[in-house]
Amino acid sequence: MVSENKKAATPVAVVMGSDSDMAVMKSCIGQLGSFDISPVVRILSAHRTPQMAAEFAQNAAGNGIKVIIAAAGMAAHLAGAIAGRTTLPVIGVPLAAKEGVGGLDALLSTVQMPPGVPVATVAVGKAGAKNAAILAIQILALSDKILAEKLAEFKKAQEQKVIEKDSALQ
Ligand code: RP5
Repeated sequence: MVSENKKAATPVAVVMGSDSDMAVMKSCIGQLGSFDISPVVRILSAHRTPQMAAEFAQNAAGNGIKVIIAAAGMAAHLAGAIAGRTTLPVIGVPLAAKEGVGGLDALLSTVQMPPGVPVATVAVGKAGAKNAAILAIQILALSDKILAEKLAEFKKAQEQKVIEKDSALQ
C-alpha cells in the first residue's frame, strides 16, 4: 500500500467507509496485489468525513489515479459521492455491514445512481470485492500490454481449474 501523496505510484485507489470494511476489502487489495498493483488505500466516509471524501475525489485524477474502487455498507453513498466529483471510472462495492440489512441496503444505495453519474456496481461482499479488483485491472489493461497479458493468463488459469474439476468427476 502506498500513500496517496506519493504521486505517480499507483493507478488504483481503494477507499472504504470504515475500518470495519477492511476484513472484506482485504480480498480486493490482495487480488490487485496478485497483479503487482499496490493501491492507495483510504478510509473515507461520505457521511462522517464528507469534506475529506470530496477532496480525495477531486484530487484523485491529478494524483495519477485511473480507477477508484469505493466500498461501503448500510446507506452506502461513498461510491456515488466520489463519482459525482470525478470523471475517473468508479467501481462500487456494496458491503453487508453488521448493523445493516444483509447488504441489500448498500447494494441499492450504490447501484441506483441517477443518469449521468455511473457507478459500476459489483456483487455484495467478498465476491464483489475481488471482482472490483479484476474489473479495475481490465480497465487498466486496455492501455497496458503487460497487464493485458497477465489478465489473459489469469483467465486461462481460472478456466483450467474448472476443466480439472470437471475431469475429476468423469
Ligand atoms: C458504513 O457504515 C461503513 O462503510 C460500514 O460498512 C458501516 C458501519 O461502519 P462502522 O460503524 O463499523 O464504522 O459507512
